[in-house]
Amino acid sequence: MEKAELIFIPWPLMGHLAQLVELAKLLINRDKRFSITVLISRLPASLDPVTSKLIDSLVASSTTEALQFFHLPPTNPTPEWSSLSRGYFIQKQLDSQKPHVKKFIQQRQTDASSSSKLVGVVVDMFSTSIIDVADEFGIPSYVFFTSGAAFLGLMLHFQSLQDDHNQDVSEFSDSKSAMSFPSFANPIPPSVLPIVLVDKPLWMHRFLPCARGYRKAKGILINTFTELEPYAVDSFNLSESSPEIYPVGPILNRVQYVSRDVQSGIMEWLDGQPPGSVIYISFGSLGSLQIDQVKELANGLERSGYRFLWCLRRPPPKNTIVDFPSEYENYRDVLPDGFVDRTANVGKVVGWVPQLAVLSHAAVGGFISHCGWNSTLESIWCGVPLATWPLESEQQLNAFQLVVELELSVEITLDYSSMDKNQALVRAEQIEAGIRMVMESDSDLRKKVKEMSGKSRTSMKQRGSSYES
Ligand code: BUP
Repeated sequence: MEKAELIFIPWPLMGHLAQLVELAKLLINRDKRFSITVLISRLPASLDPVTSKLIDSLVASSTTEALQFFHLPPTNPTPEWSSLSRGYFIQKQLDSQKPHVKKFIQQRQTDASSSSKLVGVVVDMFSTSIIDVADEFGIPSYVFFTSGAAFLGLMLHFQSLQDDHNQDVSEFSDSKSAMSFPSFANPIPPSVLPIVLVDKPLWMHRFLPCARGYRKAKGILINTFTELEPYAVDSFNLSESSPEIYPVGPILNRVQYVSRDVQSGIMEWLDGQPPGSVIYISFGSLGSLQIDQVKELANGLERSGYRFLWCLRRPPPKNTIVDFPSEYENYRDVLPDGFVDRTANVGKVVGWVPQLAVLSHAAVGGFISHCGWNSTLESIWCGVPLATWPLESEQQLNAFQLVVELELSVEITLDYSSMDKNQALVRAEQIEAGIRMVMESDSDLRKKVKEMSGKSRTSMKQRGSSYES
């Protein structure tokens, strides 16, 4: 049997890499003819220890011939890289590794002893610069889009305005009123338009080139399911100029890389809590709050009286360019005086957690979240309603979608990312109100989320919408 080989090119961050590897596993399990090699462009562990551990764990746990990992040779950043922010840094690194990707493809194509034929390249939504390399060899590329269909629609719409109509899309940020876009049923207020679309340099140099890549690809696999975003999915089907799209999700991060001790400490604590009683709080792999905001959140939690599991992480030092949050040595240093002791019987403050296991635990009844797309999908999968608190990139758009379009979440804030963090705080009263709303035990919201959870699971089963895609 001749094998059909695919090359996968992830974006080397937590919210992208694990999901792309899960997609690879799904494909090789579905059709024995597939073999997949994941080419890894890795950031130094000193910059991003969490993703580094994830990669080690992925490589160690892969025992099948059909799924292989290949580490692209590390690059030596030149001094000019030291002024680059996270996204630009990774982009530079990946671009500098293009010759190695080319060599890898060349070797695969000329290896007469191989029983497999290279049939395609699958690139992450940000690794689209590799499409040009695949094109040189006449190999088709597919994109794996790790956010929602509605955001993809917006990116493609903005790309078309820019390239086909020569419109400066950064003007949208000056708009005073809400605006309509094809992939959203409701008009979008300017404050929730993602900065990645309306900040001119960011759009022109990083996100517009990605969107152009989507047009070059043979198809786009989206980590969503049709039942979650019917309006957005239809908007592609209705447009003649739309690329081929395949909603294939939810594809979740299932790799375990938290130490056994940490895992059991958290899970045993959850085992001791009544069903649906705990609010889980996390701002994602890249998110963190400044100290004043941490105190306000602590006060909101105490005022609500609810049990909580709080994933609290330290912001990167100011003026760090390639910025990742880290673990606190002592939470008491940042929490209000006496908070840890007063809440000892009802709450637990932790660092990195096994999130999917936490959200799957019966004790967890709600989730204060930054609305990263992965966390969004994981909470829907587990039937846990969200209270929205977006921080960056497209998160405020996801929050808007969850609250207004889908009515699957309550709002703590929708546009924190556009607030001035030095002056504006989300106040304890607002946080308390959000917690109360999301934790209400037999609300319509809870029923709706449970229903969507069922649909998400059905979509991945045989004859389900994502299974078929
Ligand atoms: Br924090 C945290 N444990 O403690 P995002 C995250 N995760 O397992 P987004 C943990 O990291 P981007 C923790 O389950 C998810 O699969 C979480 O989470 C896991 O993704 C993954 O940050 C990434 O919610 O990614 O925001 O979609 O920030 O890259 O856009």
